[in-house]
Formats: sequence, structure tokens, C-alpha cells
Amino acid sequence: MEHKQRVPFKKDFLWGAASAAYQVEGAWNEDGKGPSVWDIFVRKEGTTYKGTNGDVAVDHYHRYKEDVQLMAEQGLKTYRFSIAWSRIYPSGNGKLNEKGLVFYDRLIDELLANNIEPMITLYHWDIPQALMDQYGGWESRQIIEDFNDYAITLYKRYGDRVKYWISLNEQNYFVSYGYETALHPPGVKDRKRFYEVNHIANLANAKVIKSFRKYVPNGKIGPSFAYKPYYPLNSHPDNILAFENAEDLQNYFWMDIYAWGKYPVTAWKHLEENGIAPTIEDGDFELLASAKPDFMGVNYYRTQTVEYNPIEGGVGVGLKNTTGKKGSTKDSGVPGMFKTTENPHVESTNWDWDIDPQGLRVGLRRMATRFGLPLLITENGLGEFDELEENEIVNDDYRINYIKSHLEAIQDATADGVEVLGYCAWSFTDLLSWLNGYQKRYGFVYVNRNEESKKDLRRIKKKSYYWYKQVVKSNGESL
Ligand code: BGP
Repeated sequence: MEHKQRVPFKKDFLWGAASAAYQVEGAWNEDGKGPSVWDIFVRKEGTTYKGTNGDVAVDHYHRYKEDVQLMAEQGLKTYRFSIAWSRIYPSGNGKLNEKGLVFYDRLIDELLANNIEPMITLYHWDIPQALMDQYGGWESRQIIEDFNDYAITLYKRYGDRVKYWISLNEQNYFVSYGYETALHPPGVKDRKRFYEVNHIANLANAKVIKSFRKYVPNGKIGPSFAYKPYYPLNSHPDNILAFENAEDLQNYFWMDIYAWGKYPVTAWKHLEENGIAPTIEDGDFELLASAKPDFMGVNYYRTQTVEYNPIEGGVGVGLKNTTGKKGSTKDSGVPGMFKTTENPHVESTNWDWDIDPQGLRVGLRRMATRFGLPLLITENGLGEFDELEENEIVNDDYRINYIKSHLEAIQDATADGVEVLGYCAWSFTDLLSWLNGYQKRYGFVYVNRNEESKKDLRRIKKKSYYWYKQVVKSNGESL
């Protein structure tokens, strides 16, 4: 679809940037915070790049005022951040930690005082370790109640000041990395448990959305889905089928639940056939269908090309590039369904992520057509090595190009008829990349630290910081 002209961004378009508690806050055991699963996981040998952890991260917990000042100067309209559950409930449930609540009170008030709309993520992967110890975390239905209680606490406390809320961040990733590839806590490789956990997470997501209606009736809530739109390698019918399999099993398996409370039939059949379908109890599908989100949050970084993968001897879980050594990713797949393969038509990053702005447009169109919901880009950005040059300069033109081309893709999607509420770049400051240490940088603001040392953690505005500032100021007219 070609258009003679680009359409302007909506007047109230939410120009923003994002982060997550574990990746920025630090202060891992301060002011009564309990340990999360990540605090424990990172201490196991070989789990993260060079053994990095979020003990200090970029010290946002102590420097949030300085960070908000930088956001204000850049002109951000919104800042998306997550709340660390174990700051609020150090044991996951039971005793409330007032000091944890106060930290986010202050952050929210600071944002509002600077005309920045706070956007809260309820859960960005850091479940309290105590809940793992009590009942296995997401493997028990008890978590549905505990997560709901935690969410209600936040709704009551911040609902008067915060309009935009994200329920679960990238459920598809925290569940598959936690229980299929074992790359995230609790480091399990078991597809049956993966789908059981995922179903419970779906129920928890639905439950907190239902509660939201009661406690924050004028707010807006939705999940953030890690969306990698798939492409078939070519028009060979076997590859087309592999592409359809991947879309159903890897994308619609979550999004259909969010929007309609239903699993796609073919993906469900695959689970049944392999004896890995989750346990369904009475009332599950009623709950799922009754919790429609206000928008679909989209975390978009790349597309993924797939091809045929035989059931016998096919490719399974592959290798992930966590070092920045280009070409070290190994294809992965589900035998009998699909496997990933290289897309010869696009460039990729040093971490082997395809750079494909048009893929964002494709994805947004697919979602808008299928679900008819407004879309909110809750993450998009480029993780690369950055160099701090003399005179405090970071020339990250590659990041500017990346974000610019993705913003153009959003404009094109808008011209195609898609409703996009806003755009949160990942990330505002540099931060800890879960598995990739501090060298894979995403921020508009450079943070002076590396894997070996926290140095002085000083903040330095990158070239992209100034560029985005004028993008926001011109409401996207000058990209
Ligand atoms: C998303 C997560 C973020 C962030 C981002 C970049 O999946 O929601 O928390 O980490 O990806 O990923 P990475 O740090 O692996 O490059």
C-alpha cells in the first residue's frame, strides 16, 4: 500500500521511553526490598554475560531525580517503568513494605511535576523469590491471587495519578525463557511445564485487568507482547505452512488469548498431540474472555524468517548471541512446525537481530486487522556497542537511523489505518541487558559504567538524545 503523503502523528501522541526495575534501579536489598528471582539467578555461575547483575544497575533508585530531569529536558511525554514486586511485598504476599511504595510515589510525583505521564508496568519478570520458595511461583495457581492482591495495592495507591498501565511484560518471553530454553529463572527446560505456567500467567493477566476496571475505571491497561512478526523464507508451500505454524504457536497463541480468551486451534492441536497442553479448569475460558485490554502493547525489535523443519531430526532450541559477536546465533525451532533461518534481504545488528522497520508496519497491520484494538509501542530500539568519545560525545547515528526508520514505519501504518497511541523507545538511559551485560546499550543517555566496574555512573547525553528531543518537540514532523 503506497500513499502519496505521510500522515502526521496524532496531536496527543505519547512520545516516550521505557525501562524495567531490575535493569535500572539497583538498591537490590535496600529499604526493605526482598530478593527477586533475578537477584538469585544472576549469582549462579554462567547465567549472565561476565556474571553481570542488577545489584547497582544504573543506580536509578538513588538518581531518579536526575534521570527525570533529563527526561523533562528532552521533552518526553511519557515514561514507562516497572514496579519491583518485592519492594512492595518483600515476601510476595503478606506484609506490605511502605518504603517500597514511597519510592514509586516519589518517582510518579517527580514525573508529574515535570509534565511526564507515568506508565506503570506491573510485572517485568522479577517475581519475588519468596513465592518460588512458597509454591513454585508461576507454577501454582496461588499466584493468580497474589498477583491480583499486589496489583490492587498499586491501583489503590497510584490509580489517582497514573492513567496508563501495562499488565505483564512479554509473557511470551519470561515464560519461554524460564521454562523452555532455561535462559531465565528458574532455568527449566520442559515444554509441559512451560505451557502450564503460561496458562496460569494468562489467568493472572486476565484477573488483574478485571480488577483494574473496578479500581482505576478511567485508566487504560493492556499487556506488552514481544512481537516478532514472521516471514516465510519463500513461496514454497512447506515454508508457507511453517510460517503459519510459527505465527499461530509463537504469536497468536498469546495475542488471541489477550484479545478474545481463545487459543488458536492449530497451536492447541500441536500441544495436545505432544501431551503438553495445559490443564484447563472450569471457568478458565470465561475469565480469559471477560478481560479485554484497552490496547495491545507491542515490543518490537525485529522480524523473524522461518522455514520447514521436519518432525524427525528437526532443529530444536538453538543458541543465542549474548556477546555481540556477529554470527554466533544458531537457528532454533520446533520440529514438525518451523525453524528460523536467515533473511537475505535485511541487515542485522551485532547481536544478530534483523533490522526491519517495514516489519513493524507489517506487524502493526496484522494486529490491527485481527484484533481491532489500538496499539501502543511499549518498546523499540537498538542495542549496540557505543563509544564514549572525547569531550563527552557519543555519536550514535546508527541508533538515530534505527529509530527514525521505525517511526516512519509507524506513520506508514497509521496511513494504512492502524491506530497507534504512542511510542516508548527502549530505553531512556543505558541499562543492564538481562543476559548481555552493560555493553549492549540502548539508551538516549549513556551511563558511564561497564561489566567490570560501576565507575562513576555519570549520565551523558548521546547524539540520539538531542535528535529525539527535536522529534518530540515537532510532534514527529522533523524526523
Ligand atoms: C525486551 C525486554 C526488555 C529489554 C529488551 C532488549 O525483551 O522487555 O527488558 O531487555 O528486550 O533485550 P536485550 O536486553 O536482550 O537486548
